[in-house]
Amino acid sequence: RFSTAAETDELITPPFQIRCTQHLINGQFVDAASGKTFPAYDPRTGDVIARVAEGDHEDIDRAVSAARKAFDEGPWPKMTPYERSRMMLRFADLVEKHSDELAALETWNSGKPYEQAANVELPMFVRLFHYYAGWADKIHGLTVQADGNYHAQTLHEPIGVAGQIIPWNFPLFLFAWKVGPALACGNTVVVKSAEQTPLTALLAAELFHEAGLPPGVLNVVSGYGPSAGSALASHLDVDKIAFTGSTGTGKIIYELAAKSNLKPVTLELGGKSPFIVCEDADVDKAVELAHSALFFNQGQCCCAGSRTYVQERVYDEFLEKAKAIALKRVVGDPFKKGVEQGPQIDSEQFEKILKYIKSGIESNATLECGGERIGSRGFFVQPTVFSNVEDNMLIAKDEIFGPVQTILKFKNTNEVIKRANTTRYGLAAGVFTNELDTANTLMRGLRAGTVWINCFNVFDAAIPFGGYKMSGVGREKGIYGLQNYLQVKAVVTPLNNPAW
Ligand code: TXE
Repeated sequence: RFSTAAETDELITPPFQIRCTQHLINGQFVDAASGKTFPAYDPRTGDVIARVAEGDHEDIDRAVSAARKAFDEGPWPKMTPYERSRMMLRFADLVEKHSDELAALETWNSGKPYEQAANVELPMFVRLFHYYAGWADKIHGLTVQADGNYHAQTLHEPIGVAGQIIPWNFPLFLFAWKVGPALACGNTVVVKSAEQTPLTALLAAELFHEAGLPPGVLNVVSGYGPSAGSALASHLDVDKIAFTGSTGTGKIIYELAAKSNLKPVTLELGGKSPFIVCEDADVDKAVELAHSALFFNQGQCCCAGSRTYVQERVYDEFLEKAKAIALKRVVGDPFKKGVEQGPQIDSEQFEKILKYIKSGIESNATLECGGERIGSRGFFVQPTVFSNVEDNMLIAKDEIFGPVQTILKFKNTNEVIKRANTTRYGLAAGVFTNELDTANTLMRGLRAGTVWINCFNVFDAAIPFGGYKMSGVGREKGIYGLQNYLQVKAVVTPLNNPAW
């Protein structure tokens, strides 16, 4: 029997209302040029909670020209870096002040547990802006020792207008990953939020203007991918595009960028990350972390540890404990205290997950628990565990993006490295062992942008994140995240007095 929220009947009811539904262009809330709106839903019920301006190429045009003007004419790129930094810090303070409201809106529109949004994601959002505000006045080039009688130096300049396309699994958090470094470097920005979760980006952008951000520096357009998103990716006046989402859409964006003006592209895409538990590991800790590595955020994480490889000697013990902990997971209304898992984002994702569960059963993996929807309203899925999974099954190859743990058995380190790397993805990996040599061998052998050893899902603002292979292009966060938003200009002058 699954734990349900009925056991934790206390409802968290922070103050919230939906006040921003129009596009935010040039510092003003405006309707879509077409006058169209689209629905935003509550995934607990599938009910419409707001109608939001639906952007298309005309709205993107308006937003890009506002961003262009704000970049070309200033004041943002021409302000002192210290002033930019202070503006970002003022914004972070306002976010802290409004964090209940932002977290509530995030939960209402995305279904993630309120306690997760309020206690984990909002503080990380603020931390990210603090981190990048700290960089704003520390960005500088080099003096270069050149052959011959020349003085050479590099200037690190903002790239211009940045287009940023954000998905629905971490609407605020990924807004911070993209907007933080872009603004710290002096760029102006047009954000296209995900059609499933348009609300918090608008509220955050409103708070940025309350903090004093000049008009046109940060614009937010809501709307669908093939219309608003592709208009942004192919816009000739956009100097850089950053995207987080599916690998399929990432390919489209790469192509649109290449076919328009060859704007540089950063992509953070899908994954099928291995979580490797060696026989010498602390099994209880590994079970707990493997569980959260997969089930966190309803399994809707690009880096979810979605292939749990367990060494044969500890496989049975691990499996029994993994099943027990999945059965205890508290699923229910994400506004209720103690709830660990809310609904999936929408009917499309919900159906996709149920289809993969069916495919797992049909391919003869063992369904240890779960496998069905919960209730008849909203998009709740039982925490599901499959054992006896083989590498060639669809559930071990494709990104399910839901609460479905797949457990596979392995014999030795070299074998598991080879199997873990047999994927088109390479976003992250988890390694559980107390042997330093084993950890080092796995860490070096795994082809992934992040390897967490005896931990998982550690998202520090300073640690870079991104994918190998078809999990992406480039890195976000940390010092690496700044490079996406800077141009390097080499400046050379002759030295007339070579003695000096
Ligand atoms: O993603 P899309 P979807 C994976 C996950 C999920 C699958 C599909 O496996 O099940 O992708 O989800 C915008 N031009 N991830 O369909 O399409 C869209 O409006 C420009 C992994 O939601 O990639 C939204 O803002 N933009 C992931 C954003 O792209 C376009 C997070 C993401 O949507 C576009 C989400 C187009 N032609 C899903 N089409 C991660 N890496 O964390 C769509 N968009």
